[in-house]
Amino acid sequence: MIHPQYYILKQKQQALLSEKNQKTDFYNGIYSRYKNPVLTAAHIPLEWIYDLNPETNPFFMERLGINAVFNSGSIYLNGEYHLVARVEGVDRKSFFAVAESKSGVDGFRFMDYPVVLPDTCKNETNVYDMRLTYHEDGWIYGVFCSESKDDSSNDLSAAVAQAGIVRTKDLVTWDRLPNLKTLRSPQQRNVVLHPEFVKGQYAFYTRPMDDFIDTGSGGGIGFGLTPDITNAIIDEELIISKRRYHTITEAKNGAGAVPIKTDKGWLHIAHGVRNTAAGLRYVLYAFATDLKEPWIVIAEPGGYILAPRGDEFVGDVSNVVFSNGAIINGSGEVFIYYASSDTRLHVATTTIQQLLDYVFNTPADPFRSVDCVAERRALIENNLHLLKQA
Ligand code: M1P
Repeated sequence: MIHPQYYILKQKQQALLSEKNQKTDFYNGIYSRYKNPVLTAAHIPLEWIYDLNPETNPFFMERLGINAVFNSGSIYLNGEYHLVARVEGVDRKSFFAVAESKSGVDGFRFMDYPVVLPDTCKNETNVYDMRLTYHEDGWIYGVFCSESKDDSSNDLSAAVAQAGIVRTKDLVTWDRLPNLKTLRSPQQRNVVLHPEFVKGQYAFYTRPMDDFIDTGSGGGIGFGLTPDITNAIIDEELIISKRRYHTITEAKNGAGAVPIKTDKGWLHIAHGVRNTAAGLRYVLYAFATDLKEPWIVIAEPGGYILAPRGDEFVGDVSNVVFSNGAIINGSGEVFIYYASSDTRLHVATTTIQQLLDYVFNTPADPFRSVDCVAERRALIENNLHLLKQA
């Protein structure tokens, strides 16, 4: 016998899962935003939360509650949009779960079970933020943050972040490889595997850090090569997208989605963090790197491409947008999956052409107010001239 409350909640959840998503009236010419998040805690199957047996759960209480569903890796596979979401229990531990949709903007449903990662790191306490790379070697790799307690410190919250690596062919069975070793950086988070070999080696975007939260001397998004993914060791990390004073990346930055290959270069969507009186503010920014030498930035617009708006401002960690996945479908449409305030997952849709226009034709950051005013005055002057002629 199944508790009757299950059927009531199930019906409510079916209505949520079947709801069609709609574009909002937000406009910036770069991408569209959507009314509903694509994944939330309310999308988690009830069987993952409740004991359905009325004898052992007479009040139909949550037994294993879910706190949030957010930062998702993404991949287009067999004609469907797949997300590997960060699911966080009420106990603060995260795990990965795969959700699939035919449209990419609504109808995401989780597979029956969450992902089982081989338990090869006995000190690992938490895992999160998987980036999915369809590599030219034929494997789908998942690179994620593997977090362990820092036993060398007296501070109870001190932790060590490393890049864990798994690979799969079907998003169901996952092999675990040894964690990435970066010889010159004690900690790593936001590590992304490049989809192609570079100089015959596996190429990673890294984020060198001295500490778990503060990047310290880590100057930005790094790039490093390793010949062997089954024992990935990176010696030199070249900083390719630097943190800069009084910009959106002043406090830290990190690679986000796996770079998108275009005729004009690799498109990157990353996050930048600055400090404010109200705490850290996370926004997304974009840049392009050279096709053959993906460690060379060839265009980087000033400022952010996407920042929190409306309800997105509030959550477990407010004033945050974060992306670790984007999908390009067969029609050149781009689906940028981004989480808001470490609580829920949204999508923004655009096209390769729009992103290229944005990245190559948006002015770079002039770094000084006086130059920003000059830049804006030139735009206004041109426009007033055009308007007079119209
Ligand atoms: O809380 C905001 C984000 O913080 C971390 O990102 P970063 O390492 O750049 O500070 C990550 O833990 C991420 O999961 C989280 O969304």
